Amino acid sequence: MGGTREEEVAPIRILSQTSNVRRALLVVDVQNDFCPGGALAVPEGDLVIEPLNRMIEYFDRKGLPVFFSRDWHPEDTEHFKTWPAHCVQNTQGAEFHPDLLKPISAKVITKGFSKKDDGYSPFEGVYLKGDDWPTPCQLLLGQPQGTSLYIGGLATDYCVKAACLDAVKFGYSVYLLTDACRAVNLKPMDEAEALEEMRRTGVVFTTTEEALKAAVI
Ligand code: VGL
Repeated sequence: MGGTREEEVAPIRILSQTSNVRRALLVVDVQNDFCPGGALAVPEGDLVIEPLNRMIEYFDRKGLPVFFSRDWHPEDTEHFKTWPAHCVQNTQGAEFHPDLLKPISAKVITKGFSKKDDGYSPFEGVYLKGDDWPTPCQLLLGQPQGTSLYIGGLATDYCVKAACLDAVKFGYSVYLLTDACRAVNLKPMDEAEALEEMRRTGVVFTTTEEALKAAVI
């Protein structure tokens, strides 16, 4: 009897595996220093948290991979010639915002941690696990072909843009969560120009609401 059940179930399993697009979520730099009150505050930076939490909760519940990137700079990095000091290693400003959901399964990608490293793109980052040799984040993120990578966070015109452009370059299908990112806008057109560059490169714009609605089907 058991054998018969196996035979009946097997084709369904194969079908769902082949038709399933892999999905992953990348939350970029939702750290205290990029939120209001922080050293390099992005206007309305904290407003990305609520929509991102909905995505994080969904991905975690479904057992889908969630990645958090973080800026993690040494005090004397050359990056601070361009920007005010921010996200210094082991400081409160470098912590993820306290309201951000942090599932245990989420993997943290650390970037910008050497003196010469700007670390805009999470794809230049590494996965630090105990004393293990750091894993390049590309390996951590897995096979790009056939994977839809949803991206949101801070800031649209720097790290989010760098993440999206690199993700397209590596072959992911990239979905920018437009309601879940905010720009620094040093110049007023920076956000619009960043969005245009992403769109031209092949990034698809969506919202958390759209993404979650589509995901249910
Ligand atoms: C960022 C400016 C400087 C970012 C990082 O996370 O977008 N922006 N460093």
